[in-house]
Amino acid sequence: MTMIFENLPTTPRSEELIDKAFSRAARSGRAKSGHEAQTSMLQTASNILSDNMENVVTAWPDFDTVDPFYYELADAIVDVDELRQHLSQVTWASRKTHDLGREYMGKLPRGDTDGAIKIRKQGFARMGSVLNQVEDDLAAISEARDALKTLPDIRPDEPTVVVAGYPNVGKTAFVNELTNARNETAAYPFTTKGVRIGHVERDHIRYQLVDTPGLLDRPADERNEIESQAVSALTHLADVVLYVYDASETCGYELDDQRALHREIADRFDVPILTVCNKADLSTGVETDLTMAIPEHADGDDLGDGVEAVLDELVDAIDYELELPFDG
Ligand SMILES: Nc1nc2c(ncn2[C@@H]2O[C@H](COP(=O)(O)OP(=O)(O)OP(=O)(O)O)[C@@H](O)[C@H]2O)c(=O)[nH]1
Ligand SMILES: [Mg+2]
Repeated sequence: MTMIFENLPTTPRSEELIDKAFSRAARSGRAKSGHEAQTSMLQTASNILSDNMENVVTAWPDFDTVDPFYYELADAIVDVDELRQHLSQVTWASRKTHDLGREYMGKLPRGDTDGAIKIRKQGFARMGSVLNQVEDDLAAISEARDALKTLPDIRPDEPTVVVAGYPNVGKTAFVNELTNARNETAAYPFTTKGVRIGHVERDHIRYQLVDTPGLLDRPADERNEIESQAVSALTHLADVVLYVYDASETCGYELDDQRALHREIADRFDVPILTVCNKADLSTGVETDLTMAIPEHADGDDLGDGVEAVLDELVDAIDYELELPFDG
């Protein structure tokens, strides 16, 4: 499964569609004459308009069956109810241009070329006015498409660790260490910092590590609405949360504050939370499930349980939670 909004095609503007439809229609009429030429023009124009608008709509996933993670993300950015209304307007316009084509073809007089041209022009004018009516809808769909395409390629169907904690505690260092530096950083519309997604494989199962800078490190009442929704989306996604402490407080946050954020995340997420004290080379003075130090900072024996051991615990917690087959 790929990110569901990844392959949305560009959405044409009303004017582009009209230009395309009428110029193709002119071309198709050129080789013919009289009644036949005008019929061909009406048919070509209405088919192009109707088909292109239908394609705009069918490119979108059915929001009733979209994974809740993506639904919430999409809704935070574009307001899904409004988007659906725009899409249904375009569906209407697609049918209407189709019907207008048939209606005006039926009205074309025989043996009266000037009369036929006049009727065909009336048909074109009606189609043009339908396209004007959905100009704003097409523009809004186009904007939504551009915004949603920037969503990170997070896969709701993969077992997922959400890495949380105050800034500078070493969340990114942990994700990088495990996923070698080829991590995919994607623009994330909710923070200025971007989200980092790493993948690790254990026993042929791919696990997803989501680093969440600037999203989970502030109290809920300081988040704006969009960020809150993004956090809520993350709660759908996480199978386990890794909460990272920095007992050395070199991150710049006191342990009491770190504990308070831990409690808040525990309240918010309905999944197991594993705690780790990072920077074990500097201090381990906090009660956590595990301790670790990122190898580049640790000389010799100060590694605590180590990064790999933390991953093992996370994988066990997820496997237990999701009832994945244990090895051995
Ligand atoms: N001494 C020591 N320093 C560490 C360790 N892990 C990370 N650091 C350092 O701590 C600083 C912050 O690490 P990051 O991984 O960027 O922290 P972060 O939690 O991702 O921070 P934000 O992205 O701002 O939320 C960096 O300078 C790291 O080199 C560790 O185990 N020991
Ligand atoms: Mg970071």
